[in-house]
Amino acid sequence: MLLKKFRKPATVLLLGALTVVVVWATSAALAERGGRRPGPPGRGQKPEIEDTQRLNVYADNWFSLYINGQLVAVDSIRFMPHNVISVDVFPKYPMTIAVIAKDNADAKTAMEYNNTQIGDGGFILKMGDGTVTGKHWKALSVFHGPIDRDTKNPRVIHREIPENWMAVDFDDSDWQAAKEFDEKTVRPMRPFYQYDFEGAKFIWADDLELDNTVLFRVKIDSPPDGSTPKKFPLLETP
Ligand SMILES: [Ca+2]
Ligand SMILES: [Ca+2]
Repeated sequence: MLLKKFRKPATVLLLGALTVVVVWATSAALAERGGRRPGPPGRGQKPEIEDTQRLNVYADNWFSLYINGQLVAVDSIRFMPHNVISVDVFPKYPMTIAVIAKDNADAKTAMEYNNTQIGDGGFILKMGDGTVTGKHWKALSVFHGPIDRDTKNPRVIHREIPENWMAVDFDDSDWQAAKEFDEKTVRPMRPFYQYDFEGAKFIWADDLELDNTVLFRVKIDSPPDGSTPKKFPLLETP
């Protein structure tokens, strides 16, 4: 008895809901046909994963990396063990890469492992478009010490990190050229050998041991491997 009483209103409600859905769908379809709503972009108009480049980065001990002013990769391990960060990048040229790299060093003594020793740094990067680290990069040491390797009475130099140092239009003309270091001097750990770094050089500021925080910058005008990047007008801002 109770069921019967509710059956009719329920049917009416259901029919009402169905009518609303049909009317909505029909008007949406008509609006699309009338050109009011543009259709989805065709194949090739939007970038696919094949249009990205793989970026491999190894830092002793840590890095944070910006491309065209935007944060793209951060080392997930602050100190030990040494690792490789490998990410997909959708490159846009000219491409400015800016990196802050840190050797593990106490801010006051510039030493590590409870102030028992001086640690060394090292940074290397390779991108699938042929971009590699080398002495053509710019470098700025912002934390140096212990001065004169004096570990008994450690003194350090901290330099203020310039504002907007990672921005595309930042003027790095007074930065020094990055210095290259041999693989056997940096002695990278196992993960380094499990990724493609062929053709890339380890870089740092002048002193691999006493420069503890280093900023790097480079501007890549076009893919170094000579390839022509696909254009996506859909993504260009008019
Ligand atoms: Ca050091
Ligand atoms: Ca180190």
